[in-house]
Amino acid sequence: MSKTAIVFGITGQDGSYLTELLLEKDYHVVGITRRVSTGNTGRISHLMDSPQLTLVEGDLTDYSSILRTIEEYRPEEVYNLAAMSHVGTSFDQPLLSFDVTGKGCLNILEVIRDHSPFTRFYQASSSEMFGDSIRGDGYQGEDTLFNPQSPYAIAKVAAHQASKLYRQSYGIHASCGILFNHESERRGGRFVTKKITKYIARLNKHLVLGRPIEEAPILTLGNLDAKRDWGHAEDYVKAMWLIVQQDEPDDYVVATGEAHSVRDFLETAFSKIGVENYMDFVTQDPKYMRPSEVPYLRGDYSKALARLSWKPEVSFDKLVDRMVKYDIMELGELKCQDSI
Ligand code: NAP
Ligand code: G4F
Repeated sequence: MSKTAIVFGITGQDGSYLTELLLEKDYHVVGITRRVSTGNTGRISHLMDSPQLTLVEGDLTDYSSILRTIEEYRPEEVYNLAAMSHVGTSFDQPLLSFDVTGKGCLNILEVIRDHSPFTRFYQASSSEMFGDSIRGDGYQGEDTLFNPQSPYAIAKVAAHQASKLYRQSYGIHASCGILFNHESERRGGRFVTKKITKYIARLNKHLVLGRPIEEAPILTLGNLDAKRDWGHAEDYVKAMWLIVQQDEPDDYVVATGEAHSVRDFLETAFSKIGVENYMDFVTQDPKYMRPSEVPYLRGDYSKALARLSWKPEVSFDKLVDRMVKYDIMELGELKCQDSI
């Protein structure tokens, strides 16, 4: 008998990759989608014909729709990937961020506690929860202190601690993946990596068409010195599934163990179209700076390696390469330059 999994956040980057993985494993996947005035199912359009996929309209802030869906489908597993996931936006919309990203998780936990205690639960926790906290050896691990630096991170800490509390107090199989930044061809356009690779595609087109360099588009960014531990989302959803399959629920850091600055990302991405002097095309605007920044994230994934046999497969260079190539192809029928 195939298992049933409910995926909150199925229309997002991770939701789409996780659904591919679960369908490959013969799950019945029930995806929760928000009713919006324009389409939000682009990332899962290639999966829509699967008889194993059911989409149900709902919202993480609406307890009643969560209750009805869990009661109807009696899932073996629930993955909570839904969130207002943009850190910068959370400074402008802190209350919404808390309602969705923090309290939304509690809505699911309460339904599981009262109506479906056998259901296993996965919470999408975040390295943002560490804020500016770093271990002596330069990594963040499962035991590193949380010191959140944004409304988003505060909400994620609340959801993380609630998941832990429901595990310890009510015996619910609730686990958290503390995932460091992960990107992909499907990354949302307002995150810095995708913003850069989409720009590279525009610049590449400009150069391939032989237009004057002085008329090249400019890329406007915020803080270039922050360092992130960037992996590929396809690798990270495998860790999510493995976490839920463990006999005992627990929390795991999922990362690559490498830190790169936004400048490193820029340099690597520009090099893919043969441009060395990338700062000629980049400007900074305070509107993209955050009131409080997380300066450095680098995860120690040794627990995931030891207990789940999980390790990242896609290197930093390969990640950038895949994103740049995809965006160049997306932009038009133009061929990539030879250097790509
Ligand atoms: P994403 O692409 O922004 O996807 C977020 C998903 O949440 C979308 O499906 C979105 O639906 C849904 N959503 C937002 N508000 C909702 C609501 N009120 N009710 C129901 N669904 C709602 O994010 P992602 O990169 O896939 O990340 C997945 C999860 O992992 C998020 O919780 C994120 O905070 C967390 N995380 C991400 C990273 C990372 O680097 N990607 C790292 C650590 C943790 P719409 O499509 O309708 O907007
Ligand atoms: O791409 P970002 O917006 O990702 P951020 O803030 O690290 O958050 C992502 O990763 C978290 C895990 O650590 C997730 F929990 C969260 O949901 C999300 O997926 O920004 C990365 C860095 C930041 O330091 C930011 O200040 O890039 C810097 N940055 C510089 N210019 C910019 C820009 N970020 C954005 N979004 N846009 C810019 O123009």
